[in-house]
Amino acid sequence: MSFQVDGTSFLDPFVVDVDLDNGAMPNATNHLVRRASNMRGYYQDEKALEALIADGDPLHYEVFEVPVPEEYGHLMYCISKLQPGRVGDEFFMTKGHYHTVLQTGEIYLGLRGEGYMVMKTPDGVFNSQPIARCKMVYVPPYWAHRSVNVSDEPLVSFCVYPGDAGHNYGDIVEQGFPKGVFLEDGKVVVK
Ligand code: S6P
Ligand code: ZN
Repeated sequence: MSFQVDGTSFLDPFVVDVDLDNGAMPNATNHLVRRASNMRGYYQDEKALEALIADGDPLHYEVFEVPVPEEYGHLMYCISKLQPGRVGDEFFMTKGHYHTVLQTGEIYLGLRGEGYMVMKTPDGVFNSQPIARCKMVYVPPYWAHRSVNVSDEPLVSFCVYPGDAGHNYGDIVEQGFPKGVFLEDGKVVVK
């Protein structure tokens, strides 16, 4: 059967395997891989990032998806796996984005590792919430979001968000976030 009502496609139900321990979807058809070299311009210490790139360009994070139509009514979901590490004193993080449809939110359920979801509004209000196993972060509409790993194991989370949300990376490339997450005197500091 194939039809749409108001632009929302009919789909048959399906099931997806999720590897909670390793942080993967074994049958993912979208597997996004970001290495250190994909993160130029995001960290405060550019020299430290270049040193990391020269030293094997390590894996930074992966996103696994079995995509659904990017349409109103559908729910996109993913497993995100962010490696542990630092660029200088700044903990590994994802690029971060607004949703193109700004008035769409997102849920992140922590599965493994510990870190923060750092968030900002278009007018520069900042917020950060801890993410860890048994914690679910609600990212409301309008908030740009980026995850940061402060643990020594991968930060694995499950996310779900409206299918038509889209991703706006450009505004974060231009604006950055008001605060980052750093190791300072042996402590994790959001500053
Ligand atoms: C999508 C959702 C995640 C991120 C993923 C990678 O709305 O927030 O799938 O895309 O965690 O982060 P980023 O910042 O590179 O998109
Ligand atoms: Zn998002």
